[in-house]
Amino acid sequence: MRYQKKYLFILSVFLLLFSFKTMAQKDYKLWLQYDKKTDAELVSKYLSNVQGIVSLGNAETSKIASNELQLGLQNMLGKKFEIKAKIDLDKTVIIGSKALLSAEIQKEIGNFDQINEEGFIIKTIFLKGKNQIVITGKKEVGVLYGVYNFLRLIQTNKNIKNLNIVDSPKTNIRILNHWDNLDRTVERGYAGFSLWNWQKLPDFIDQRYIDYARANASIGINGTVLTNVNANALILTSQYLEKVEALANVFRPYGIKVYLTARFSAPIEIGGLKTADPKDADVANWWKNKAKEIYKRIPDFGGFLVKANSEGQPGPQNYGRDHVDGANMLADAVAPFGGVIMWRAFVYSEHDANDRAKQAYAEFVTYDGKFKDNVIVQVKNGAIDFQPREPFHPMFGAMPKTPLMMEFQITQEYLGFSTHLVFLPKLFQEVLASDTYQKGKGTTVAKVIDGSLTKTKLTGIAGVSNIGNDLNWTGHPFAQANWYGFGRLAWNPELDSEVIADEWLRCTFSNDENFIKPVAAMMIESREAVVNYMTPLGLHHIMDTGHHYGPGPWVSNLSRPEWNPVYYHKADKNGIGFDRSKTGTNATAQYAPEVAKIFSTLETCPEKDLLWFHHVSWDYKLKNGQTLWNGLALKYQEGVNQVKNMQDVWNKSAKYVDEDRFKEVQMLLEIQYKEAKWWRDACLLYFQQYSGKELPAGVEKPTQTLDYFQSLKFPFAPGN
Ligand code: BDP
Repeated sequence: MRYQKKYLFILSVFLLLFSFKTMAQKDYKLWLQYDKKTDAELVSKYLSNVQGIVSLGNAETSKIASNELQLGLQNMLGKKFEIKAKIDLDKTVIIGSKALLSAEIQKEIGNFDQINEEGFIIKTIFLKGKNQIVITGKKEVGVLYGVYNFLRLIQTNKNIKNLNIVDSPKTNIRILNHWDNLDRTVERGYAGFSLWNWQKLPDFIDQRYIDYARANASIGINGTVLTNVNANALILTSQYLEKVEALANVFRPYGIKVYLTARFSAPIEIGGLKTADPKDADVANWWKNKAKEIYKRIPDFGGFLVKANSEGQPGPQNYGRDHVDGANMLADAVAPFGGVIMWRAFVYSEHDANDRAKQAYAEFVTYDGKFKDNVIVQVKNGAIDFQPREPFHPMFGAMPKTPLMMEFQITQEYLGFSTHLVFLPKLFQEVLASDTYQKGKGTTVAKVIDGSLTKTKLTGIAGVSNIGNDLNWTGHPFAQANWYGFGRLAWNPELDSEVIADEWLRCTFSNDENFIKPVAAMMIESREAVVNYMTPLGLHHIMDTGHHYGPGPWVSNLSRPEWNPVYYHKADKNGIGFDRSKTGTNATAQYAPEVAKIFSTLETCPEKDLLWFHHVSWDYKLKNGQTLWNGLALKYQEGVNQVKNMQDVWNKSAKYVDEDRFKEVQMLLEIQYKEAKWWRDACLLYFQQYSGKELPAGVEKPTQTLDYFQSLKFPFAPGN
């Protein structure tokens, strides 16, 4: 009996560990599942094109590429593939950069000028009477990108016969911004602690660093800022730089450069200087020496990301200097080594009574053309702060002589943390496709940042990372799609989010059309759902303050006006919304006249942005004939209904998905549904005090009082 019990115990521990492991593996593997194909016909079709692998290079990057190809093909096609150095078979996949290809193959490939330094070509060629697939690029990293692209074709059941794919990234800097602190907490991070284990570095190399680099390379991300924009100068001490170097060594063969945030006051804090004035010769020298020290360790160090004179961070203005002085001083320090300064434009001042939405533009646009060549100004997608929906930032389109890079937030600070399923590429695409009219119709934000408009050489897209040390990296299994989609859009800002959703689902879960169709539609709709249940019709920044978890439209007691939600919605007896038209703050005038015209009148302003730009009476008639109050209430309800619908879709997907991920998403959607109702009820009860009107038919009655919602406190909400 005792023995039996003991065996049962051992067995259950084993089973537990086993199930834990399989779940961890599925979740952990992201979009690189390489599931074995079960359709025999499809497998034989693939095998009729791919029989072997030939890898021409032996650099570290080449090895990574050939191992990946081998792993992917073996797992998906269920056959052993050896990696050979010589072409002796028909139907091999030959991988190698241009310099390694024979003259004969090069001729077959054609013009390498079709691609840039990081681009790739995948082509089926006929060589000595045999069919071969060549994956090549000008550099090995291009080959690596080509390999991931080729594997994705098979992952997504695409044809690989007669291939001729020519592709290059449209931006140079495709970068994650980690808001990771040195104590491993992550500002606005909802997926655990920071991946970077500073205490164990440089000697202990966590496998996760390698897997992180691999995942990023697979979607073309080529840079990572390791540290928080609210920076700690210690990262620039030699004690930490040694650790940074260890990470850079891991990332390098995957084509990923390391960048750091530079705390502007570092010369004082760790340099022993009395000032950090950018015009002070000792200060400039200190940075020059610091750059030298860094580049000695990390010859391909990317450069610095700087948040200066914003939300209490030090900056040049502390010394009566401006952003140009600060950025250019740092630019001089890294220029000899090819480094870049990414200078953030996220500024608003407590001493500026002006509409917060206008401040970054007001401060920066006058600097157009004044920054050094290796400075790129990093601008958030919208003028306030990563809201569920914001009109595009007016700085895009207003600084033709300055390289501007996009900053998206992948982590869901204002979009339900990692408990809400929100497919962000839909949001990103909406911004990128917005027309700035900088040079007439069709000059979209995408064209501003990919440099095609201004011919700037320095281009980029940054994404504030949603990655932490959770088993599944991102907290929510579907938040992996936001990391994935960010990378894909950084590579090509004109990619369609529907294509991204389709690719990601196939690579992550299943190719079954019965699964893909409804679930892709659910992902696409999820963005509008969150807008509807949080901030419909152009409302914004009405989250509870500090942590930004849940609704807090009533908050009005914080010291700075623009920290209070009441500043943004301005609800009163007459109506609701922020008047940014001519009769208000005239923020619309920061856009090109064509755009300003659309936003500034009630008749032409898209209803999705209505309350962003206008203060509108509760009885205002919406296009569908509803009053504003009824329309607003119905939007909140629609958001809740959309989440219910997402649950229904997911509940029908059980048979296509492993049990663990199915259950995880199911539980998370249940939380999302609860919280969507919380948002609806809290906001409508609060606004109802001003509208004085009943809820229209079709909107569910709140089950709690406004007092109850206002009494909720979340002292330990994550990421704060
Ligand atoms: C805000 C975040 C804050 C960041 C800041 C920034 O709440 O944590 O430090 O943006 O981007 O959205 O600098």
